[in-house]
Amino acid sequence: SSWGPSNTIAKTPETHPLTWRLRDDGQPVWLAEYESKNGYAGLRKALGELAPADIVGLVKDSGLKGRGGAGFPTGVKWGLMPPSDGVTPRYLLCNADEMEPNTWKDRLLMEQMPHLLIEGMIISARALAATTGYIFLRGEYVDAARNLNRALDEARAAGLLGSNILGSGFDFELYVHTGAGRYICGEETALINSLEGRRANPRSKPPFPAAVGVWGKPTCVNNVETLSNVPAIVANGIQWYHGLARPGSEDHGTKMMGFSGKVKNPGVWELPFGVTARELFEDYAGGMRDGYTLKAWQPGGAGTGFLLPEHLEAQMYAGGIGKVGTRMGTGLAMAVDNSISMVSLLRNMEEFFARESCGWCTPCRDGLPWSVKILRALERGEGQSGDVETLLGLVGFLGPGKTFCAHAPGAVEPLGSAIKYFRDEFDAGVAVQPAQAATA
Ligand code: L3W
Repeated sequence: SSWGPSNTIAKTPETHPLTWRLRDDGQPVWLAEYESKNGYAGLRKALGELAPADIVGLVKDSGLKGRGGAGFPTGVKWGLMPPSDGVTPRYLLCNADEMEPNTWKDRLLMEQMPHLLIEGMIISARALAATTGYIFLRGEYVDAARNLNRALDEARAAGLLGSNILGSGFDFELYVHTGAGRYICGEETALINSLEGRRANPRSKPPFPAAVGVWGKPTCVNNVETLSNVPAIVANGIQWYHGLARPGSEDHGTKMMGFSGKVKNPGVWELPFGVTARELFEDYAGGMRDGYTLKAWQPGGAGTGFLLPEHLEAQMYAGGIGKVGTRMGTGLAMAVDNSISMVSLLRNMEEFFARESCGWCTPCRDGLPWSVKILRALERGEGQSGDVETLLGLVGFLGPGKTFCAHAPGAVEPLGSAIKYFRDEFDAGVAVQPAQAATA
């Protein structure tokens, strides 16, 4: 039976800015139906009633934070774009290179609600005075590419995209650009290099893309889910948006959250901020399948730290999961059940991260394969004494601030937390040295 990603977003009873228009049959919502459900109302308001600075102000006041995994405040990022001189091209890029293991929220949003992202990008482009947009899409997402391109055709034909949008005088062109399936292309500056036709190595920051982005021009890069929040914020206003999260929540709005692994009901749901991981795990994912118990979980992708069942009480927030020091990441959690060896799991993950390293900086290029070599030996029970300490050393040497981009820090976060909570499993992979044979 299947225990992988579900292929539709499950509808939930609460009010949801991203998913309330979803069809029961899981088919895409095309233009006529989208417009019949208040679609492009946000764009009409943005073009008819609001100045670009008003839209930036709304997004700032909304408290919207980046939904790709880092949680950087969107309004702050937008505020870093230099003023437009009316001549220099400016770019809005949607980071749709979703390749985080266990994460499939952006794919479903794009497949089923392509106009929501497109509307979000047109409004955002208006706010940022961007002239051209690209949806940088993971190459394997062929259904999303097809649906987005069909929706772009519909939008162009309806005067919602192109020159003089809805008679407002605002011009914006938007294209789908498919990548070739490299995880590092989701790092925003590697994405920019890839879009330019270069090798997808991250660039050093600063300068941030707002100052020097695609072809050296001012560029804003936002995630699919982030941009998909913009239409509802503009159409319905701040007060409405702030009413979505649970009372007392430290983040505003909703988040696509999910659970995979051997849970009864793996899936992805749009949930208000303030829900606990336990609600997500038990009420939505149905808890573990019969015969399995929860051993550990990751809140949002392979690059986030492992937590224990006792941490399920924590609320899922962009700034972190409760007070336990783990980032929420993408918000699509994964259950590790009692049948899984942490050493084998980490060996598998680090093989992925080592393979996806761009190889530009030494700690990442050489450190990740080293961790794989050790983890493979521990998995075979052929580890040497000191191996676990070496792994912990790598966790330090590859951590935040030691490498060119966030790839290696993301790769060692699960490793460090797995050793912290399950050290005995790693120690057990160290071969017992045979007693030295006595020599005559
Ligand atoms: C201007 C500053 N801008 C930060 C901007 C920055 C970027 C955003 C976040 O990694 C994480 C990574 C993965 N002035 C700024 C500034 N910014 N300081 O804010 O930046 P940052 O550096 O915090 O993170 P990042 O490099 O964007 C993202 C983790 O997400 N992750 C992976 C997700 C993968 C997917 C996917 O496949 N779709 O989502 C999951 O946790 O490990 O740590 O725009 O420019 N002073």
